[in-house]
Amino acid sequence: MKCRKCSQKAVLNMRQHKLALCREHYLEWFPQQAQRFIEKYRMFGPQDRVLVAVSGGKDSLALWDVLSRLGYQAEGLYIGLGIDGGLQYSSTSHRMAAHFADSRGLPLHTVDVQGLEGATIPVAASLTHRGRSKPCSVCGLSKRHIMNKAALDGGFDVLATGHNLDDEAAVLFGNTLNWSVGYLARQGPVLEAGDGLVRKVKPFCRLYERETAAYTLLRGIEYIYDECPYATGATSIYHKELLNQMEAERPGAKLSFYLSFLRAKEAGFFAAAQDREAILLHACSSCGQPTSAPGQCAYCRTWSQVRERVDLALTPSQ
Ligand code: Q46
Ligand code: ZN
Ligand code: ZN
Repeated sequence: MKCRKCSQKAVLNMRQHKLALCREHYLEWFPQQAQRFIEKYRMFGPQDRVLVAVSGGKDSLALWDVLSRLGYQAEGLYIGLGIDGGLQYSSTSHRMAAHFADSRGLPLHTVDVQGLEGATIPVAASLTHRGRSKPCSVCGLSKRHIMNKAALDGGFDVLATGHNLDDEAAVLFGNTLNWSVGYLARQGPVLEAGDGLVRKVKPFCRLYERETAAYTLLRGIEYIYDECPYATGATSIYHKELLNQMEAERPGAKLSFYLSFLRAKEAGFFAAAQDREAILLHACSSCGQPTSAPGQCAYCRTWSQVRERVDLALTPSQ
């Protein structure tokens, strides 16, 4: 297979785009695509300060690399979840994020959940009804809260995450199977800012996981290969496998699924749900971040419960 642009040997054949490229042209093409989507969905401009949520994995580091190469003011945010055990997932992913930042002289902000709230994510999950079997619910709500707060406190204009097309299509598939209209109304390349909420963007939302993986590899970016140990058996992975089967038979199926959804959204399919969501939101009585729950937000409620239980466990019995 030859490169479409120079006839050298191609390193990647993208059947969905009917495009094969050599190393040099692929490393040119990939950031151009990201730039195209940043402009198309009006994500941010060169004057904006962008906070990139980095997990130490390939997508978020590739995103940080691309934004820096494109000349954006991009700083990183790493959240230490305290998920260690045999794989040393958190320590390894932190090392990867820190190494990336140091080697390029880029600023990395780090928030350690245990330092902030007094317990790691697995411990917090084991102490609440939210995480008896898996800590993902506590983890997800904590990451969302911390990312939003870090972006607002740091005066950033936008928070960028490395979600790729495979992630977005899998979430869309799950939400469609359940007709979760509220989630569908919020899904998209950009989630606009609101009272107490920073603007969120996904510059890789139209790039396949295979494409970000190839970019990371060709750029020589070191990243953590292992998934979080709690990701095993997740429904989203099952949905990704189903979509991969469709993609194998019909190249471009994932992209067309996602783009058709965006067109439907633009045509107003979810407008009523979007309005309903906005009406339900009010400021949390403790932290001020928007929530639809009465009184405190889920983050504040969960962590105050965790703190109480940690204190109880530390109090010597009479
Ligand atoms: S939610 Fe669950 Fe992830 Fe948190 S505990 Fe691991 S798998 S990291 S995206
Ligand atoms: Zn070429
Ligand atoms: Zn709160």
